Amino acid sequence: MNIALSIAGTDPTGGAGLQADLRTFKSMGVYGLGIPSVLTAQNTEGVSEIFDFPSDFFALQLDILLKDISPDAVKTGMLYTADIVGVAVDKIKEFSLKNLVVDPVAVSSTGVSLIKESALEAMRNNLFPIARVITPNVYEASLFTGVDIKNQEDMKKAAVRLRESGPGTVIITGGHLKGGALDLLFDGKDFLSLENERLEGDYHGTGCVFSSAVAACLALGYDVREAAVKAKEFVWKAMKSAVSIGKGMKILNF
Ligand code: PXL
Repeated sequence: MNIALSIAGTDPTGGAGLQADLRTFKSMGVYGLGIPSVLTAQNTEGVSEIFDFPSDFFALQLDILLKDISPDAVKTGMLYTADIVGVAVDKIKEFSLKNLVVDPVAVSSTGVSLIKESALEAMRNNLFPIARVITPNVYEASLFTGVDIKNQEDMKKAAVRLRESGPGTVIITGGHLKGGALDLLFDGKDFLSLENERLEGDYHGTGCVFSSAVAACLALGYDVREAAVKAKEFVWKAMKSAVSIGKGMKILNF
């Protein structure tokens, strides 16, 4: 059985975060392991509170699990503090985890900050270099590079800068840009543009589901380009059939 691990913040709605990651793994035919990095109180209208429990316990969860099981791929989502990033980096190295997909979660769909300022540097300097793929959205790509992204040329500039921080491949998801829903992949050699028809509306968890789908594909043995294409298709279909289960944003349906 192919196994993927998500290390991410919780989202009780199941639309984003750890719960959405596990649904994605299951839906793609991959067995899901899950470690919460931080807890949130939220509903479809937004994030109310974030609770970061002691990082010792976060480390313990990783130790106990990884002494027993070796995942074929790992995805990180919301890590929130520099401490949490540090533990994740140490354990990923200690257990030689492969096929690491880093979704550098910085802000919720409703605009709440999901990362502390001090964690940004830890993520860029220590986590990006050990990632096979990083999947920032346009906002996160701007935050990490300082490039003000308005079009595809800006995306390319940001992708080159992000790649300099060490990941194998950068995929900037451009769903939040005007125009078509364009994602840009850069592997250090070539750019690949992935475009789909834009779907209007507010969707919760697109970034989480995309990065988990990439990780699931890597766990299944696809290469990064194939994984990106399959993941984009998966998210687009799930957005197309998204549902309102609460008073706020739609969640992806898959
Ligand atoms: O969609 C980004 C995201 C990631 N992780 C958690 C979240 C959210 C958005 O709300 O709650 C835990």
